[in-house]
Amino acid sequence: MTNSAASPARYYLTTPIYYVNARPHLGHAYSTIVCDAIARRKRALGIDTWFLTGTDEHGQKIERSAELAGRTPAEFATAISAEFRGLWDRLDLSYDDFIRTTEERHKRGVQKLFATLRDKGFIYKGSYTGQYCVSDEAYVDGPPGTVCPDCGRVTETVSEENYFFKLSAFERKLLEFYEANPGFMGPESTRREVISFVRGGLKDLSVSRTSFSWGIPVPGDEKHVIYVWLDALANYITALGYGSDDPAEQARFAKFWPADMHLIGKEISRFHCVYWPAFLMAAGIALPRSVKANGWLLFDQGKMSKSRGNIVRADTIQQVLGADALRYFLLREIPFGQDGSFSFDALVQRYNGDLANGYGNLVSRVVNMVHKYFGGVVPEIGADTAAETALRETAVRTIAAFGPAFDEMNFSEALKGLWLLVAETDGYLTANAPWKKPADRSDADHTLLQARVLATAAESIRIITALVYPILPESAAKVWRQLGQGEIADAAKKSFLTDIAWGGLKAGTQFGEPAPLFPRAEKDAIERMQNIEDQNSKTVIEAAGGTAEAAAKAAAAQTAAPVAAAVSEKAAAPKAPAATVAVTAPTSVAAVAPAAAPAQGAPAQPSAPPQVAEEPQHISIDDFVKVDLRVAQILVAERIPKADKLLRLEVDLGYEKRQILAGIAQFYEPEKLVGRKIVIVANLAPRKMRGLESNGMLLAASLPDGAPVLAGFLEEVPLGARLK
Ligand code: ME8
Repeated sequence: MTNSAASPARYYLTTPIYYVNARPHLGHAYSTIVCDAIARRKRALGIDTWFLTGTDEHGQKIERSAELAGRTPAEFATAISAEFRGLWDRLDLSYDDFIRTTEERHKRGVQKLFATLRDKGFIYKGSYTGQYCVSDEAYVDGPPGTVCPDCGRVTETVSEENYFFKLSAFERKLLEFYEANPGFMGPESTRREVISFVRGGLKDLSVSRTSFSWGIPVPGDEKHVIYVWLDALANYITALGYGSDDPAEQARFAKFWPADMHLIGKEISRFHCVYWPAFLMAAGIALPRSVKANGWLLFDQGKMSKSRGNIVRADTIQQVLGADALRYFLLREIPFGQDGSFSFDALVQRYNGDLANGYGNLVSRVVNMVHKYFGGVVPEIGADTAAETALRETAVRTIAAFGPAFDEMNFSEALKGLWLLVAETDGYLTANAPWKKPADRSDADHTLLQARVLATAAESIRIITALVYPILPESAAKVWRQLGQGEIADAAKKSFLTDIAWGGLKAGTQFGEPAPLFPRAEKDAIERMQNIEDQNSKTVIEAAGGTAEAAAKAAAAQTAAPVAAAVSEKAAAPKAPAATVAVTAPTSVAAVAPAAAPAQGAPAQPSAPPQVAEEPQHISIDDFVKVDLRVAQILVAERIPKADKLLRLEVDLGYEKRQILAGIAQFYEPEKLVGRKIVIVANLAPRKMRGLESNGMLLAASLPDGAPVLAGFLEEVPLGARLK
């Protein structure tokens, strides 16, 4: 079975539908913004586009969150779903439909899908006793007490009569499908992971539950509710009209299905690349053309998530720097598919460097000079000199490179290339200095130069603005007006990106009024954003009644909007007491973090408060399992020039190789380390030092004089084995 060739005339893309157990944070915004940028570009290319997003509202996790908040699941889901939708509207995200899985149209479609699978003989009744992770709504192999391999929480034992889906029948078919459609899953790491999961063998999947009721009933056997992932995945077809009797909806389904792309976070690739295609194959429905996984946005050393409490909200950034600043940062800073760290420092640096001082300043210089020297009317450009030819050639190359890079989801590369044109235009302007008339140049010659230079620079800005429109829609709209081009949204409706070419800015065009684009962020911008976030965490504590327990309960319930207007998830991790004393045991197992200071320009890592030492600090097993300790082997060890404490290591984890920088250069000869098996903290957020990225940390005992002794094993251990 292959998925049919992409049709250029229409494009259907989807975000994951988000759980309504807590308010949206930057991680959710990231996936939705990526889809929005793609949807805007497709539409501006004249492609009939359908962009779907929504909320995932059923299941045990939502039922429990609602209960803790003292609300019915329906009330709770409605309130949080409105939070998501409200945020997407404030960010002006151009979704065409927002589906809620509690809607009737969805319920009807899910029941039809379930009935179809059962009628075709792919669903049978059995009983399941095993482990279930409520947080991920996923079945997990292993004995009671097993830890969920995805989120690290301890699973619960469920023993129920269930309906099962014959997933095992699809092992070979899926592998054949992946082989025939190499572009189906991306990035490569996701593809490899999914294929190895399927090769490992597929067991039949329980697709109903009886121990709670917050879900869509199994048609004809209402004590069962349909497994929340079967329910959720079906949103991609029910939102289009699958299961509807309405001819208009049926026509929409026929037009837009199969989806061109499901954009997801990498942690849910198994559901999208294994279960979903298997359900569709079984039901005889065409398969989506691609599933693309974004990496994780990390904050404070870990994946930004509501359960960790390390979140930042998109509203905060929008209020201080604007939505375009956030969009630019996310797409420019993080190569799509990789994990990327968020920090306010890095955000402000990008904003000031690329937007305020870069593009914004360029536009303001040129628009103001056209007003000053030509009354706001674009002058005749005159004959090119070598400088104009060079700039034009760069622009032509940029146009040719931007589209393919963007369409391959290399947003960061596309923007990097575009900003070279920003810089070259800026340099061209400075080199030709139309504001300065040398004494030996006649007035007439000077006016000719001003006309040539300003019309050329303005044309370059027009090209830059058109290309960047899907990423900076609000700012591009402002610039478009200033360039006298009217409303960019109208231009997009007329497919203006299909024929964007040098020479479109006509002499005689009346410019609009200059208007500020990206006012420089002053020193207090970071503080202001942090204050807004802190204010939000305080509100949780107040809303919860002022006590730590109440705050923790509110945070655990992640009640956000339904309970109080301004509650955030940040209080999930109550802060450590303020007065603390640090004590280091004479000999302890320590993680060997790189000793060098972060490289210049690298985001500062917030320093952890000193730990309380009077009483032993107990952590739960849940906390411990968050640390992913793995066996690795050192393949390469070498000194780093001018860094006398650091060694650069390449280590093999069996399932991947990575680079780690370790502050052990004064204690270990690099040559002696090669081949040695060590223990690493594998899920530490990447850090950049001396221009190199470190992905993990070695474990070592710390001797009284501070010398590290690397942890190792007496018996043979396979690479990648987890320590637990
Ligand atoms: O998984 N970095 O919902 P969810 C990057 N309801 N992306 C992130 C992120 C982060 N730190 N945190 C969240 C579910 N996301 C299911 C999906 S689909 C049929 C059902 C984004 O609320 C990313 O896209 O946990 C991730 O997959 C999604 O939000 C998970 O949202």
